[in-house]
Amino acid sequence: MEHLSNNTLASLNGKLPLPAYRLADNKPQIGIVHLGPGAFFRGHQAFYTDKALQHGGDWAISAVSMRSADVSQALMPQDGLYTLAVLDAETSYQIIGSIQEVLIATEHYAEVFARLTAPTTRYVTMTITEKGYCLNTAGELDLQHPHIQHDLTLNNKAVTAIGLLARALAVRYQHNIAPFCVISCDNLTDNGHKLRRALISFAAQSDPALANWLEQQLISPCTMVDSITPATDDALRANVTAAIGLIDNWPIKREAFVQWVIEDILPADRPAWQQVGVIYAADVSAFEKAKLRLLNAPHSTLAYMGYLLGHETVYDAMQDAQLVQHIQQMVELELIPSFQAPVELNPHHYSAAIFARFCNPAIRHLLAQIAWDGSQKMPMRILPAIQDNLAAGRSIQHLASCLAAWFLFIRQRAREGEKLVDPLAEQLLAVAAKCQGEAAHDVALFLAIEAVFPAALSQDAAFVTAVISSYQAISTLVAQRAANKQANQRNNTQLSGAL
Ligand code: CS2
Repeated sequence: MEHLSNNTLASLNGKLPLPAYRLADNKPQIGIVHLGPGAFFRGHQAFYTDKALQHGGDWAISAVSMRSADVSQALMPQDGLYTLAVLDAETSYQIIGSIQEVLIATEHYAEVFARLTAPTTRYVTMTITEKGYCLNTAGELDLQHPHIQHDLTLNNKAVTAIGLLARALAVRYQHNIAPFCVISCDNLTDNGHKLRRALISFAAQSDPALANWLEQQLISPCTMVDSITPATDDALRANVTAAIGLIDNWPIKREAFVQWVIEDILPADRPAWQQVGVIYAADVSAFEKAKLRLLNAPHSTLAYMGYLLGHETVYDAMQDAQLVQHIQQMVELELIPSFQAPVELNPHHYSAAIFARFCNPAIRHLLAQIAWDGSQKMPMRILPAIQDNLAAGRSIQHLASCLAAWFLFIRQRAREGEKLVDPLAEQLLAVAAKCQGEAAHDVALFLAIEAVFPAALSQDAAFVTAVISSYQAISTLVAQRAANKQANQRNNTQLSGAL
């Protein structure tokens, strides 16, 4: 069977939606560089840009992996083409053609740098996950971060997104080329402003004039991005091959819901994103808080508590009535009261729609995947709501349960000998190794991790007490569920023996 590629694309005509611009003679040129071509990017920004390209413009994407070769090896033989499967009541398939090439920064450094310094590159978007920004707990660039230290010495290839972009901007500045517009598409509070400050801070270490130029010229909008995009699996590959009659090395699947809100400060010269559903807003922060607090916070709570209770996917966890009641109370009592929703958004309806999305039986979203990078996600999706509620004298008990469950999750992964996916994994596992199962002792060890918990929080008595009581309550619940499961298994064995 043939592979999906430029050569076989036309054979799909009439079978499913195709990127017609990839069949035309005058194909769009590259105008966007994207850092971090993971599944979310390919289901979200690349999808929107694919639709925008139907309206014309030189907005093809050069995707860049900072280190991993996997996506490049999968998509380059396919000329960047791949299948997007939208899993709803019915599954629909479409071919996405916005990615023109996939480069690897470590192997193709000169090509990547040429793309970043070309005047035709007007946008750099990124999904590099929270850890990719190398920020400290104050949300500023961590100048002591070993990789930032590496990139500040100029006689080498930059290994961070911040270092790479700052160096490319320096070349553009020296050659009087306007800076590209940078767009963070990560679940970071205040993402665009933090990205901009990080780039200016990096530049200021070596060239104050460059930093000043960026201060004047660099556009970096805040954004809110949303679509549930589980990792690709072999079942998807088989379904796609059956649906399109070609082999696709790396198709992507996601739910039908997709949303992109961008701060309305982009240059007029932009892809036709608005024509295909992207929302421009004067202030993104309320949308960002609504999404981080009403989707991502319950997501992380389901991930850690659901995993401890023996569930595998979000859908499975949403069948657990006690767990669902817990996150519903978390949302109603502690999250919705913690922020001012956008005027056009009813937080109760928004949350109900999110819970319905979590119950999509077609989406197999692994709790263990959502559990990745807890040290980076808790400060974005749990701690700010806790800090707001403490300041306002509101409850934090349910929010504290997410942290306690995260601690217990780390201990369980250590006991299982399972990999802990987290940039602070070594430090977290070292703490887990010192835990004794006594709540006050164990919680104190985890809260002492300054890279995650600011002192103002870890020394707040109400906060510490709430996490300790949650740690105890979850430990008891997990033990009870395990005992009930064993009792049921014994009863079933006796029953089957009696029959
Ligand atoms: C999830 C997010 O993995 C996670 O942390 O909570 O990737 C979530 O699926 C997206 O933010 C949904 O838009």
